[in-house]
Amino acid sequence: MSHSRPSVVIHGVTGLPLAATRAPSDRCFRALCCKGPPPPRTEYDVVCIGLTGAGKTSLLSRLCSEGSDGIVPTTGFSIKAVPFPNAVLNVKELGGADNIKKYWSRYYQGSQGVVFVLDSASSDEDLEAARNELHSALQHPQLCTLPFLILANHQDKPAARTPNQVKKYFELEPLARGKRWILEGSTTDNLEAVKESFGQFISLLEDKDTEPARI
Ligand SMILES: Nc1nc2c(ncn2[C@@H]2O[C@H](COP(=O)(O)OP(=O)(O)OP(=O)(O)O)[C@@H](O)[C@H]2O)c(=O)[nH]1
Ligand SMILES: [Mg+2]
Repeated sequence: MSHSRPSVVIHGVTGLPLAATRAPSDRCFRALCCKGPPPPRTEYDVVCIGLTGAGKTSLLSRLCSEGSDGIVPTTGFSIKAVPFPNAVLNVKELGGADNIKKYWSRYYQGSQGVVFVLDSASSDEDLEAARNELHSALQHPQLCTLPFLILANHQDKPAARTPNQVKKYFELEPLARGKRWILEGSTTDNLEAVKESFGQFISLLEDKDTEPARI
């Protein structure tokens, strides 16, 4: 008479090396035991630009669940890994002060996408400066084929131009025709809407089939 061994062995609790417990596949293992590693998320390198005070650090900090106390103008640049359900954006924020923005283009190399933040409630003069910077970025050889997320921030302020007004004022339609770009309103008060805009941006980053258009 043959004796069969007990058939129930809870892999992962028995102390077996993890690799030995991954049969037949990681997915099955995770489903059974919930102890497998989470599926890897694609990482994208993104550059974030915009005039000083536009709200770049504030928005990125909120997305990283960091407090907004003590945010000061960015001197040089700062890098944050911003997590989303299906991707991680390694965002390099470049400070927007006059003495820093002249060096922006030195930090464009290797970027896979661009986030441009503007203050929708700023003076006409500052809005024009923001428009000029965005136009330069849209035409820069290292950025001109990349997806753009343009955030018309500070929407909570009464003086804010609507995203449509910004779009018209910035004359984006002719300049960005054929490109992959999104313009959305934003405010640090509405994190869900900001996440949604980044979700759309990630879809553009994932869309490798789209032939990038040059202007
Ligand atoms: N009301 C309002 N204030 C905002 C918003 N976003 C940012 N701010 C404020 O604007 C100020 C500047 O924000 P920052 O995040 O430092 O701006 P930045 O674009 O990183 O500026 P630099 O690092 O100098 O380029 C801070 O006092 C923020 O609290 C917004 O949507 N609404
Ligand atoms: Mg900053």
